[in-house]
Amino acid sequence: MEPPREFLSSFKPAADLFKSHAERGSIIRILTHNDADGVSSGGILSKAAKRMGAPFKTTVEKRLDEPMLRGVAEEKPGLVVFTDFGSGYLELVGKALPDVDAIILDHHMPSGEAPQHAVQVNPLLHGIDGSRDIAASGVSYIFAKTLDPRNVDLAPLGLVGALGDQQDKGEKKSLKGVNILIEEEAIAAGLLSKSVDLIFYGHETRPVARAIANTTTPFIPGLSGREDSAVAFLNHIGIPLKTGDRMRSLSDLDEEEKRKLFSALSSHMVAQGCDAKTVHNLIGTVYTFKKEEVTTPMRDGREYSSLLNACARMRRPSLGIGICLGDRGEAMKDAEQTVDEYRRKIGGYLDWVRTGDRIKEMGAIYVLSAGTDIDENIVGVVSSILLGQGILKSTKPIVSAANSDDGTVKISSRIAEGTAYMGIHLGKIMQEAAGGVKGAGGGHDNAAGAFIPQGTESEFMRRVDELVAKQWSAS
Ligand SMILES: [Mn+2]
Repeated sequence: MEPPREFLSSFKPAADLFKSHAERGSIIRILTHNDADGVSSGGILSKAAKRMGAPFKTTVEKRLDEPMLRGVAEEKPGLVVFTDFGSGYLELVGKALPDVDAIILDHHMPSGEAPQHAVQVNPLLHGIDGSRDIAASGVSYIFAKTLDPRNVDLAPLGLVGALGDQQDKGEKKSLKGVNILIEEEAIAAGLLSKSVDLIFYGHETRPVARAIANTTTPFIPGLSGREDSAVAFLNHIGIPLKTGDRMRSLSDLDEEEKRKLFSALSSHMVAQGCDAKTVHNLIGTVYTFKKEEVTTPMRDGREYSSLLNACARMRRPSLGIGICLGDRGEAMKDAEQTVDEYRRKIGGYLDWVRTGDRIKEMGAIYVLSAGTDIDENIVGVVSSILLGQGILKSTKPIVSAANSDDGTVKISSRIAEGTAYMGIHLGKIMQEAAGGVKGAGGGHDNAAGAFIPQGTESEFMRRVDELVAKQWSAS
């Protein structure tokens, strides 16, 4: 693709600032967000700092707020680097860290001006779509490459965050925009190959039933997270699990078997209430990281991203950062177990939503009030899955709420692709509605969040409903 020159040259001042601190030996404090994109971004920056011999400390945070920044200020860092958040909280950063140099590498909607000591890199400042064309991991990767060309080996991680943020909105579920540039570098360096196939994790390495059960995007009711059910399903449709003694993987299936599997899965999903369109999410572009061991979750870009996501959501983010830095062995076993627990948890939440008829419909939005029944770290993921299944028969956004352990309510909002183009910007809506109840919010047009004080939830939802209706009628 044609390189976006203006955007690429915007990395230079940030890289220069980073280098000057690294040379001085000042402590580089890396702060990132608790999802797959945040963890891969944190991993990329940690690796880049390590390579320069710079002392650094990386933490994964669920939110950027004043108490968190106060804690960071007390550490007296030389340089603070924010990634996958920061642009929405420029004023706060300037206030809490008035004399500290800062770099902000983000792809969320910027709000206000960057403070005096801060350098901000954000694709949205250059007319590039931060929701679909590059994620924080991509921004962090280009930053790392600007520091040192050897960081090209981090290109796969630069794509992991984009997959985690569901930027595979191109044809056949491929990445697009600036992500293509990163993809091309990864391919040229012999780190990546692409193919179009059934999208289940580990399609060349895992037994078919396990590949189906391990996959959570798309989430297949009754099969995701349930290997025994997947085995029964394959037996029922007559696809042999083994050749001789060897378990068969998806790549061992011939075209006829793949067709049979696809059509059986389609009927199954539709019977479970999924929209016929979501069935097409079963086929797409598979990203294979060629330098990773074939039997590991890091071999497949989507599986890698869901592993990092699980580590972050299950409050084991340093495990994920370690994996990005090259930890394998025990760490990998630990991470895989975390993924198992995470998958079971999601399955339980989805059952809770479905059996309890928990989703309420307002004029312009769906509302899921989970209280303490869904972990605040996972409520957004659950919303995405509910949308992705097409069980909600409308184009309305879904807005979910779960109690946070700090006494606030965590809000997360999602809108189906296709509807996002109809003039709805959830990030702006979250910012405005949260501001109206003394909370804070922001994000992308198609996925955004907020924290609001307890007791303001119904007032907040009323405001969101009104704002969505207003944007809708204006478009
Ligand atoms: Mn992100």
